Amino acid sequence: QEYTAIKIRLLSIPEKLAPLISALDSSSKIYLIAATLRPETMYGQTCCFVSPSITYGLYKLNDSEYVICTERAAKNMSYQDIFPEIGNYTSHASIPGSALIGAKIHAPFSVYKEVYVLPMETIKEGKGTGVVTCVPSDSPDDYITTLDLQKKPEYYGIKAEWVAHEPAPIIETPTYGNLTAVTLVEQLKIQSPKDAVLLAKAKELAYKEGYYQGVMHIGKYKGLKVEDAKPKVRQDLIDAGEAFVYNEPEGLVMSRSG
Ligand code: ZZB
Repeated sequence: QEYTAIKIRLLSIPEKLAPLISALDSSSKIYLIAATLRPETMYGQTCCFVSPSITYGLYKLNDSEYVICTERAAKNMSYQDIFPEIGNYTSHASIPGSALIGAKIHAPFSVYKEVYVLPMETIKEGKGTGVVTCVPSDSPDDYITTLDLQKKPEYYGIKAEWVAHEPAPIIETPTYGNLTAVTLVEQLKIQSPKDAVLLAKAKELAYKEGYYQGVMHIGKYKGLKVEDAKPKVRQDLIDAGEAFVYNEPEGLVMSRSG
């Protein structure tokens, strides 16, 4: 699986995080790395999700930058010429997802200039980087998780203002309008982030409609088909230094045995 790894910079350091990273030079930039298959939707990021039950690592990207992701993803990155030294994925800190919640962050290309790190309990540790950037306009999982967080902020230990951004229209589609995920969650009557079967169905429908029928509604490629805009937005993110290519090797192993 070839992902686009989005560099989401921490603009504030939550209280619980500070002591864990005290060894770093204070001028270092720290990024959460979110793996996405939909770089063309980055305009619609409203927050970034981490799992409260995953422990992340902190890895050196270069002399001034560090990244946060799962150890598994860091190991893969270390063999993809992303880190300074091949095969070296020494972690500089052990960071429980819960210590990241509430950090103010910069989500590249988003229409929202200030967004926050929030919890998502359904993140899988063995996929991507364990960090998921939230695009509620086009990802049903992100939309239903956002609704859930908005319903019970106290339960999740978050401030309501961290989860206040509305889904922004990014892609126009003939079947679901310009808020594909919102329409699908309503049509399929999805009630909770735990409705896994319905969410998988919604995700598949959203992927297909977005990719084959979608037209960009915003940004430099407004009016272009998603199919054509996707690689261009991706390249723009990479050229801006806000993303890099990250490959997940598991698929290779499976296709070799199959
Ligand atoms: C932004 C985005 C915008 C995403 C969208 C999807 C959509 P897949 O298809 O199953 O391979 N993701 C990445 N890592 C994880 C994880 N560890 N646990 C749970 N979810 C994860 O899934 C790839 C997508 O799932 C990624 O692309 C990421 O969310 C999320 F409009 O990034 B995506 C219809 C989907 N739309």
